[in-house]
Amino acid sequence: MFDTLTDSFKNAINKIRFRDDEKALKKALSELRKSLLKADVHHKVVKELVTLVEKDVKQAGIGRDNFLRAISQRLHEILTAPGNQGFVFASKPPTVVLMTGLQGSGKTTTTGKLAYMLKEQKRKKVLVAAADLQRLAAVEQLKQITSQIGVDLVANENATPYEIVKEAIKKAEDGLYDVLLIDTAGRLAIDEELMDELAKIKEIANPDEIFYVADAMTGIDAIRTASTFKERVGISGVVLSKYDADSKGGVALGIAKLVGVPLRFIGSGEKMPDLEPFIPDRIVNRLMGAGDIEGLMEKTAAVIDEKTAKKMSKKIKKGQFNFNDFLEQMEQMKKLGSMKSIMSMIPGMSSIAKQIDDIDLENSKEIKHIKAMIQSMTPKERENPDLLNNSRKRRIARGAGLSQMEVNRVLKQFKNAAKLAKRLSGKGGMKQMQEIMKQLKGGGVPPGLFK
Ligand SMILES: Nc1nc2c(ncn2[C@@H]2O[C@H](COP(=O)(O)OP(=O)(O)OP(=O)(O)O)[C@@H](O)[C@H]2O)c(=O)[nH]1
Ligand SMILES: [Mg+2]
Repeated sequence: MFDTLTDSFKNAINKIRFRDDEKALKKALSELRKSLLKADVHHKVVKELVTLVEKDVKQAGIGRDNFLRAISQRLHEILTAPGNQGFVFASKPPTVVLMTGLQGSGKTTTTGKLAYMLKEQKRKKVLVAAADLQRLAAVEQLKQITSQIGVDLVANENATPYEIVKEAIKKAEDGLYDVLLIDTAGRLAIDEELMDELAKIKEIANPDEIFYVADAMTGIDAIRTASTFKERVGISGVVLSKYDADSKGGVALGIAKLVGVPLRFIGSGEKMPDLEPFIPDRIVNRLMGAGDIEGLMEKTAAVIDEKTAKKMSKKIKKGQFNFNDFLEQMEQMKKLGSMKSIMSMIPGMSSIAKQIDDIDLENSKEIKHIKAMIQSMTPKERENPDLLNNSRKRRIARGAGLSQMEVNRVLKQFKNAAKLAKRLSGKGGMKQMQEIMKQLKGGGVPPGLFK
């Protein structure tokens, strides 16, 4: 997700050796400046970062470790603005969040993603209010999203936004909801009438947070519009949507510093799990190519419960992993979001993550074939893949609309995967991973990562 930015830092750091002279530092800093500007980082932020890093390194002594440390520390400062990080719950529920922004910026999608994250990862009771009564299909869109993720909605096409908000607040309080998310209509800061409407909604809702959803593809403009909204209604956080569509990504580094409000979340795709909290500590690690173990743990712990995981690993060790387990695992994986973003959270994997094509767990041809095959199996066959002799395979091929060769190929892949999983789950398989995690727990970036 942060490929371009990570490369910028990596290239600069690689210009410096263990010990070095001023000439090398100059080269490294100029490389850093050039590549950050190219990645669309605001020039003021680039200037500040480069100046401070230069000062720090000269003071501490020119060398690779000091250079790395200076970048991480200063970057951390630049990414931190006064205010909350991630999602913060009010001391007294419901936590009320008002979603604002320009037309088409991603407010409604982000509302759904936040609701999904709070429900699935934090196990919270979430209510959504459809207070966009400007765009015709807005209420219908939110109905679809909330029913897809199983979250309650307050909506009424014939009411005013104020009535909706009042009703939602009452329902959230009476129904003991943990969080109320209010989706509003898109508007321009120069549209006096609609901005007044927003101010009035704010007065009625008395929200704990006002999020401004900015489209990452608008680049530096996102910073300007966020600042205008901050002046007009006051915002407590920015969400950068469509970050996946912005190959440069530099705008994320400028928001905290230039808007003066923390960047809270990043939208990384169109699907509901595609939302990542923007926590400076973790982001700095990711930007330095060191992954985000904490974030990864949070994601997986929420989706994969410990009991099932243990049961599954026992089965894998015994070589009993069957087709039902496979389907169950696939369903769980889908909740984790895109494979690319998961990969980029694993230390040392970010450069590999960008080389692979993302795997679409719902639509890939391969997975559709496997699913069709499993659906053509009897319950006994699903439990015990060894039962599949030639006549059974022929029947399954017919049922799934595949050739027998294709069925054989998939079965072989499945067997190999089960074997590999068994081997990895044995002694030594995870050792290397644990070593890396130990280093990371010690804090900071393991210097070896950039060799
Ligand atoms: N690729 C990608 N697309 C996104 C993301 N967030 C939103 N979108 C898409 O952007 C389009 C607009 O999103 P909406 O959530 O409807 O935007 P909105 O701000 O509610 O729009 P209005 O209510 O009309 O003002 C939709 O097609 C979304 O699927 C994201 O993080 N990545
Ligand atoms: Mg909308």
